[in-house]
Amino acid sequence: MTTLSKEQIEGLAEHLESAQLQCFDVTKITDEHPAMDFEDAYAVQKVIQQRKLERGDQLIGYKMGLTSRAKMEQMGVDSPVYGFLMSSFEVQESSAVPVSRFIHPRVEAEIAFVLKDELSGPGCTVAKVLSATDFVMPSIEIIDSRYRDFKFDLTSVIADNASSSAFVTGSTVVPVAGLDLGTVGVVLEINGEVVEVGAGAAVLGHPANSIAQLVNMLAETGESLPAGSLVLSGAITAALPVKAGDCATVRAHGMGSATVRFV
Ligand code: 0L1
Ligand code: MG
Repeated sequence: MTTLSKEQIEGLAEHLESAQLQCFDVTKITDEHPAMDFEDAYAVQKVIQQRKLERGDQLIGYKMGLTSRAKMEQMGVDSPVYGFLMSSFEVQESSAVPVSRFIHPRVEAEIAFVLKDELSGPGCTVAKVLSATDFVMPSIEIIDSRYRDFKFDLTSVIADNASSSAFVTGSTVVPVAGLDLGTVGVVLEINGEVVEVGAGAAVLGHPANSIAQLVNMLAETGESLPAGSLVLSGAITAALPVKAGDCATVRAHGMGSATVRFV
């Protein structure tokens, strides 16, 4: 049940999207709206998405966030969150992205899924996700909370599109058949130095489980994942801050790599 009026939801969406577009930080919105709930927060997120669609941007998929046990425990929650991805968030592999586009960017190593079939819930499973997947790619998510010093609660971060900002995918597309995405090893390098290592199972036991949970969460509002959707399944490593001059690379065993430079 939402607690905020339509006007309040639209006002908060404008507030958070302005912070994103003009690169300024804000305090968490629950300071002013302590009673707001997850439904209000996803309603704010949806209005941000609609504002972007109205300006001609395209919805290309979703991202899952807070998908590791460690991050969920840190936030005191037992379920992940999702955000949407627009085509304007995509950064070409091996290209340079200006840090002036962000407030305080951090990079995470992830596995991206691209679907060949629609997925709808409830009742979506790992097997259904794997059979609907066209291919997977290593990816780098660049998160950029609009909240000062990344200080927020779960409700505030959902409204802020789960800190979505930009992402890069590798240029090699790999079919899932023959890959064990739970045990696949992933390395995050910054400036050629290995700074984080992990395995796919860091993401809710298996990255495809994260996609299944997304589909089941979307079903609660009558939405599904159309064929062609791109989904970032969640961080395999910790999120690390980056600055101008840094180069981040994610390598995933048998899947190639994704690289981005910050200028
Ligand atoms: O992609 C993520 O796991 C981040 C979700 C939002 C929380 C954060 O900004 O750290
Ligand atoms: Mg992420």
